[in-house]
Amino acid sequence: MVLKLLRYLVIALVLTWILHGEDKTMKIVMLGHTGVGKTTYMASLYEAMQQKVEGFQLKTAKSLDHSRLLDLANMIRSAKYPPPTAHRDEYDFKLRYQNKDVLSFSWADYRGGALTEKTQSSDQVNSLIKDLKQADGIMMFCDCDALARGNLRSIQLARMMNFVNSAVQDVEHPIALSIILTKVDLIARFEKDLLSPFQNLIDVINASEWVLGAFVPISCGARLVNIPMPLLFTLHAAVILQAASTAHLAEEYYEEALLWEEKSQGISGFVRWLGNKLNGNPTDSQMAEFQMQKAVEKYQEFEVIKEPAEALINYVDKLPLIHEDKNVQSYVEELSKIKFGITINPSRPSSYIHTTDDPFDAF
Ligand SMILES: Nc1nc2c(ncn2[C@@H]2O[C@H](COP(=O)(O)OP(=O)(O)OP(=O)(O)O)[C@@H](O)[C@H]2O)c(=O)[nH]1
Ligand SMILES: [Mg+2]
Repeated sequence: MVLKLLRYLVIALVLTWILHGEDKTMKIVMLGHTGVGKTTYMASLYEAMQQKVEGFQLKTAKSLDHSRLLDLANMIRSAKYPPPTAHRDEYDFKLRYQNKDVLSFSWADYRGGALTEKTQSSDQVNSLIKDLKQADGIMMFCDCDALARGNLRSIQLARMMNFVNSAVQDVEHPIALSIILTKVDLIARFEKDLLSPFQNLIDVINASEWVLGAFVPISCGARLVNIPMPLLFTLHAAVILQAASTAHLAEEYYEEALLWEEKSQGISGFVRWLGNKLNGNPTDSQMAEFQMQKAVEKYQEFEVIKEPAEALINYVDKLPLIHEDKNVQSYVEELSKIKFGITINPSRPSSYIHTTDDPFDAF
């Protein structure tokens, strides 16, 4: 985990150089078979995160999407489930922390049908493959109940994992991959058999230097369980990356400001000042001031993102993160512990937690 995080920091420097301050929108792709609970999840999460969850909130970029998701969430609460997603829907969101925007991201909701399409030439399949290759985060949805009852045709699961495997195998940028086990309210317990179909994917994640994976059990049934976890896990890599690259940019602007200041000194500085004045160019001191201003702006941005980055590291640490030292039994044990909800900072007085063992009862 720590090594992978360090790698993020290194890549952040490279990205900084490439992007140089450009505002990059992160891309999340959500996939899973028809009826697994993707749309239900997105709507339930959106509604839950209108309130602060450990300081984090979610907003849509478009007000039309806001009302659409809240209407869906309303329907779900009155047991009217959403119709199957008819096509690929994409929403633009902003993650906020303590009332400040920290990250923009787009989130594509694929209709489950795209995974079972026979022809590789289907537009849906092609755009899914393209989206997966460019994704910064992948949310893979698996129906726990169907898995436990052996109902999920293994060929379907294998096909979905093939898509994910080939997408993450050769990536050279950080990707957070959440394996979301939906409808945990319908299963009595986690067993080894339930997780064995994921062994191949676990191996791929462990072999990759860039992919961070975790199992996330959720329920959008009568009681919401662990609802913010899949999204926050998926976004954490990007937030850490952004914090690191903002800090690096601030430092770079500061160094440049010092260089301009140095150039402005002495006799050669005076000669340069004269030349610039005659040519109508900004003077070295003005350049220094300009770079210093940019450094201060970046530093202020860093101040905004630093705290959520730290909060997210704490948060995702509670999940069964995929690691080469763990075996299927370890994941079963970890999943069993959080089946009814993850407890976060129960002692913190400002926390929204009302019960001792399940913070998400608040929703
Ligand atoms: N018990 C239970 N049922 C759930 C849960 N989440 C979703 N469901 C059920 O699963 C059904 C399908 O949910 P959707 O969200 O439409 O599934 P989807 O993955 O978006 O399906 P497509 O759009 O066809 O790809 C819903 O009608 C709900 O009955 C859950 O956490 N618990
Ligand atoms: Mg859907």
